[in-house]
Amino acid sequence: MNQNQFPEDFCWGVATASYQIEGAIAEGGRKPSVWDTFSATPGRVVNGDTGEFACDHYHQYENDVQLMVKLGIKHYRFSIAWPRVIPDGRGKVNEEGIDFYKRLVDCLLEAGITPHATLFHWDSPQALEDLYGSWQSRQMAFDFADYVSAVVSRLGDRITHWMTINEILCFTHMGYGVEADPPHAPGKRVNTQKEVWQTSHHALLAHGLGCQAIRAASPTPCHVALVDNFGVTVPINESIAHIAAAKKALHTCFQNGGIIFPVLTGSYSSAMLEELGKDAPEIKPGDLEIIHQPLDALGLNIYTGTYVRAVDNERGYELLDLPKGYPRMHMPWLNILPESIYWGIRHVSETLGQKDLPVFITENGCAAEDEVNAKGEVIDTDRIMYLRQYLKSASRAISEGYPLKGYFVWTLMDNFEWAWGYSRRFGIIYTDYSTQNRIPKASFDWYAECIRQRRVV
Ligand code: PNW
Repeated sequence: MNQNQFPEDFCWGVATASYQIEGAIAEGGRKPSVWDTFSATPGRVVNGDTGEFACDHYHQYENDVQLMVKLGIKHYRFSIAWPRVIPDGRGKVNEEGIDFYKRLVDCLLEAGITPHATLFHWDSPQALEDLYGSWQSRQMAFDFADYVSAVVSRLGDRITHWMTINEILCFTHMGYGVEADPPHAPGKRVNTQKEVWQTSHHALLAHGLGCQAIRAASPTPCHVALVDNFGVTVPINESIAHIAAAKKALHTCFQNGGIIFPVLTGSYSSAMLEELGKDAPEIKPGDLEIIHQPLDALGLNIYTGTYVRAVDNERGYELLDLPKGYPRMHMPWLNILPESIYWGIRHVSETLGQKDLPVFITENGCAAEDEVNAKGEVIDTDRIMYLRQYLKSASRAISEGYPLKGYFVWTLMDNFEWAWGYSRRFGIIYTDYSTQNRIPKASFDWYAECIRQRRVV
């Protein structure tokens, strides 16, 4: 295949998440999520922003699907809001909530777009936070599985691509962790690291039970994946020694050993357990078998990575701090490391031993300081620069034979960027929050052209 060319069956897409775009937080029987409570608490979200209106996607979904058609994507990743479907978190199903997703999915299917649904993208029902501290309790995993059954049995005739949970490390460690800055909902600082790891262990269990629930409830053969924000280690250069160092570092870097390892290999990495020591979570007999479910694909959210080099110390590697002035996009953590996509995919195949597991880049994108010019346009050449480099890196993985099947840009339109509220714009469409007008940015046209030519343009 020519350089930067993509195969015919490559899945081009964009991604969003329910709380970040839907708004309509008290409509159709929905009850609060932890993000409603958190964002309504002064001082938690920049400018006191909340998801109350967000992009009003709940009402404007038809228009948004038309924009996807213009873009030329054939795949759309979105998430389903648990508190819309089961407002109290457990018990009665709210059919009106289901109906919204039926309308959305039917609209997508009519437009020739395959829906990829994430069952949990951080909007836990507040009721379960009040009842038992949500992810602090093992019960959360079982209630999640019941919610999954309720969704899949009702929508499984229309949706065949399911993702259980988005970025386990993020919402647990930033929601309960003592070091999170800024924190995420519910913004609870638990007392020990062990308790933080217990929340992510419960989320892993929820993933495993969720996989089983999807397969049991789906009326048709379906496709099940996890979405991980795997910490990618990138060799400082591709010498044999530095590559070996990057592989070794993967076991603990960004705490991969406590999230992606148990999912794919059936055990926390020994390096991670050693590092955690007394902070390791309590793992009940049978948990790891549940967590280690067969997957049809792995979703990777890749924005950045960590450079590694081989050194002569006990571990044989060193994670490198970036020099002052290293280029980054409009987030404190968004360092530009385009090779992280290539290495993320290669590590799944080689380092984690999942040679044939299909990989989807379920999120890649960046925030930029977008401005509407006098002609009413947004010319985000910085975002194009970022995306172009990462997409080239993705195509390198394909050209070397790694099983990358699809790529989803984060995100369709500017939206509620969690603790940063509306102050950070990640969209390839500009959202004017006062009018809800959508303005496709220059990056939208760039991406449309890549899709048309199946090539990085
Ligand atoms: C992801 N980090 O979160 C989420 O899946 C999206 O909902 C979010 O809008 C997007 O990335 C942009 O932030 C991340 O600190 C949060 O490295 C934090 C990090 C990475 C991804």
